[in-house]
Amino acid sequence: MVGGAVLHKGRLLAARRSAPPELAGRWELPGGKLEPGESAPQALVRELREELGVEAEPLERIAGQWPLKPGYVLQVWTARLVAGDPQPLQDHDELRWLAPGDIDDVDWLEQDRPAVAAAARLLTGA
Ligand code: 9L3
Ligand code: MG
Repeated sequence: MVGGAVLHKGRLLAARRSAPPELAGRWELPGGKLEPGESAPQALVRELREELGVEAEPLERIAGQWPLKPGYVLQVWTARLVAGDPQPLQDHDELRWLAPGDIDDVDWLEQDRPAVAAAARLLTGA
């Protein structure tokens, strides 16, 4: 699984899941599963296009990987917007741009928290 820490104008993009019911209302870094033959950055570009309607460029991997359900781990790349304004087209019902000081304002999925913290540190230069 690949997630994107989309950074723009000093803020991090957070996406609120609308499904499945047990995850609805929790916030995540948008992304999804790799399809056969895709690299993680390729999958991230496709997922951000499908879910948010934007063109994005993966920049660098955030160190670490976090277990999801059996057989899956979450890897995260920072990314920048190349074109488009993100919209919750699929799987999400709200988006927010969070400044570093507002990162804890939303209820992140547990698995995303370390990468979110790392992305916030990148934004502050810490
Ligand atoms: N997941 C966790 N954090 C993320 C992403 C993109 C996904 N940043 C978890 C939530 C679901 C599973 O992975 O349990 C599948 O996600 P998706 O394929 O429905 O996006
Ligand atoms: Mg997804």
